[in-house]
Amino acid sequence: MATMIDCDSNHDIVRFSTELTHQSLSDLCNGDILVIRVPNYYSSIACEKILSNLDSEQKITEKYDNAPELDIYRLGMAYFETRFNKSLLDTYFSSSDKFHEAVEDICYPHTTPLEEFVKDLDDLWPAGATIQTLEDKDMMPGLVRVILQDQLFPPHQDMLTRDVPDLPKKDHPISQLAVNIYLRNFEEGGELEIWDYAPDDTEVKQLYTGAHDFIDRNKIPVSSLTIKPQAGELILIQSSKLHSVRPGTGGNRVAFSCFSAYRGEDKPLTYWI
Ligand SMILES: O=C(O)CCC(=O)C(=O)O
Ligand SMILES: [Fe+2]
Repeated sequence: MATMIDCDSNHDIVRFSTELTHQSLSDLCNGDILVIRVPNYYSSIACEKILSNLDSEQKITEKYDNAPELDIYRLGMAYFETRFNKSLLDTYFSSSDKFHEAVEDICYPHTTPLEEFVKDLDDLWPAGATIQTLEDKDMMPGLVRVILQDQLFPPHQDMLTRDVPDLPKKDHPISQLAVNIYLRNFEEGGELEIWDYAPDDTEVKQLYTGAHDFIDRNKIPVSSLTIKPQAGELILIQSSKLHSVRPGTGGNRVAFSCFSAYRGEDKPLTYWI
């Protein structure tokens, strides 16, 4: 059963920081901590500006191609949408420019949250940060995700090795991070829920609900931690650990999101969605 744990009692596994650092990234990648939280990472003035542009251009976000039954919209596209529909691969690999333009438009005159994040990664990681490629093609750099009220985003894992089953062994991440920079959360709810548990390919088969790669929370053998992301906050978790977004009311929940792969201290971090 999920248990609500006060974050203050979890300072060992939830690392609060005023800025992203090499040490906290290393600790997260190595599994020594579960979460990095950087409140006020992105300016609240810029958050408001982007939100008002998004609100006035609601049509620029669309539902996930493979999950139209969920009240979750995105600007951009995630690779996993192509998993069972290979005809979307061309669209996926040719949408980066359009995505960049749309994001720059809604963020103008501010630097986009993803750009700030990638610059930070590149500056603080000794081998830098670079876009993830697949068969020499750049992947999409990230997306903007909008969750409408009352919509649960059920427990799941995000793993490049599952989305790309034939990924060469040398390209397997040692760990994969989910990165979110939040622009707005619901008044009530909208917590990010995380379990310190990453079922492997065999274990996970017993946990699936049957819808997408979602997991039955009643079958998860450990308790969860919930944290409520705030506007402007950057949060990183290991995306192979089970995680979910609790439903909420009062507004909608908007975040810029991408993944990052760690392949060792001497290798560049890569990012994509
Ligand atoms: O919106 C969130 O808090 C997390 C969403 C998620 O599942 C992810 O970024 O992988
Ligand atoms: Fe996720």
